[in-house]
Amino acid sequence: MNTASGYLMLVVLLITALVTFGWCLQESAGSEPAERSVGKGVKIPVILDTDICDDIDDTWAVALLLQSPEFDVKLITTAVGDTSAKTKVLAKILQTAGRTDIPIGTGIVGDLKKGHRQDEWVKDFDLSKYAGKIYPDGVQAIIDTIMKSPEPITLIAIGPLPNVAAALEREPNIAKKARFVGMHGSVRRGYGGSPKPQREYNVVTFLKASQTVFTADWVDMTITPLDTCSLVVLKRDKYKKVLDSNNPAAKIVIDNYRVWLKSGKKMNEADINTRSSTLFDTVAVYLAIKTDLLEMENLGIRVTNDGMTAIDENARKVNCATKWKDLGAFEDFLVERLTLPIGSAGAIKQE
Ligand SMILES: [Ca+2]
Repeated sequence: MNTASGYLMLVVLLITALVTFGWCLQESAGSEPAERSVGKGVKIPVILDTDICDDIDDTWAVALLLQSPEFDVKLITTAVGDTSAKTKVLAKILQTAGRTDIPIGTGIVGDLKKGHRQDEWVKDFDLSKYAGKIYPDGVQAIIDTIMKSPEPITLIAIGPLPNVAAALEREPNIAKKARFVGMHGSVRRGYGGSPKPQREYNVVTFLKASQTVFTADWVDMTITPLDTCSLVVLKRDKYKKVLDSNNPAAKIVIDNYRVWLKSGKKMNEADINTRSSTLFDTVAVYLAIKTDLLEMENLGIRVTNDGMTAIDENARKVNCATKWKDLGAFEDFLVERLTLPIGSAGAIKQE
């Protein structure tokens, strides 16, 4: 080897080393912690608190949760109204999905007269024969799951917050050991993209609980307000893929959507063939994995006494998904997850 070619080789080696080093730096700086941990095979430990059986989007969100290989689901708790009746629906979902390994916690009992709209789906389901664990005190189950975890738990809340507020009041230390991700509030836009913020159902129906949760000392706090979550509706071909899928997750969703449409007043039953309702809660489940498809703003958010979520620079900082970067890509993500072939990574097992 002459001096010139030796020098050339040295330069090539040096460039290769620099490029590799730079790439490594970029990898470690650019990845979200959750995504990085998934890459190592470590899952994100999560609790879901859901007011399932009121609006139907919670059922879609539960299906998305079960279909997402990024999660290690530690607990699902039922919130608002007849929480025991809701536990029955959740138990049938987990049994159908082959996921009775996930414990259920029954949340604080509310108004029992209200009933719910997915009763028909569980009319032949015998809860006494259910194989999974059911904690009668869901609030304590939330506390115990967070306090016993060696790493921070991600608490995804997709309904009003009586359970989470009660858990904070009973054991304030849970906040320092948990990340909060919620479908809550309205920052600059209201329902369906309307041009002014509005009182959002999950915040305003249990206002004091919302104020407790929005001032707690969480590791961090992320929300999808109406600005983004109220724009998600599957239509035409995207909806048809879920409707026609044989995947248990898709069937759970569609079977429940059918009984939900039938049992509601002023519902258009023909929607079952063409479109979903607004799928608010699915966005919170996505945000517990990653934020790529949304514009995130770190804003001080104060829950006002009249139930608004106002921007206030002196209030607790919250990561708010205020705009979509690519709503179509999120819809595709949702459809893909719910129709994943049985047996593929993360797909729920067949009964
Ligand atoms: Ca909900």
